[in-house]
Amino acid sequence: MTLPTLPTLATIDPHHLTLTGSIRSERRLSDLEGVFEDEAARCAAVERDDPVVYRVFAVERGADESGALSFGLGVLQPGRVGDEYFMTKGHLHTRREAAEVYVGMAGRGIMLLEDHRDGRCRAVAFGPNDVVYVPGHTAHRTVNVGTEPLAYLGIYPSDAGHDYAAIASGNFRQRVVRTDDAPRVVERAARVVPGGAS
Ligand code: S6P
Ligand code: ZN
Repeated sequence: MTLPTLPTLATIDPHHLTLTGSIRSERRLSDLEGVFEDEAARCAAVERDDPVVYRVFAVERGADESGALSFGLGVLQPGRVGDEYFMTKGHLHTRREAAEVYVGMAGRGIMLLEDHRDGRCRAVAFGPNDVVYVPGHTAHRTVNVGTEPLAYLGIYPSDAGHDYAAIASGNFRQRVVRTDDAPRVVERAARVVPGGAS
């Protein structure tokens, strides 16, 4: 039997927004092509200083460890591209039925949830001490609608897997824009396919 190599206890530093024992990854604006509606504004910001949009501090067990859970602290910076707030790339789980629980730690966010089977969309506002249940078969994306970093812990089955390709080809139907200083959830305009149906 293989002994677990990961510690039983991990601790979130609420001031620095880090997680002990985790592996850090980050996405800059240059990693987020096709995510924001205003591609010209994204490219201009990439040219300027290509900011880090979010970091994930992950503690992941092997996908082959039956029944295991993994978790990650997501830290999404405040900011905008055009009228859209900074957001994560968004994904479906490769094992579609895998659900996830998010626990808000800091900041103000909106989670966009979209069931890939029937297209049903929900936008859930969340913040510190809120728990969001992301059911299986549901694409999820986090949006920072505040002025401070948005931090949350996501807990998911270790064999869930992350599928970004499905989102990259169609994007989420809803997006969150700033109107009159407040976040508003709007439907994405229908895409016009050259020479084809919209
Ligand atoms: C993992 C969980 C989060 C995201 C994080 C970054 O299942 O949902 O830790 O990885 O919010 O988002 P994304 O879409 O780049 O993985
Ligand atoms: Zn997930």
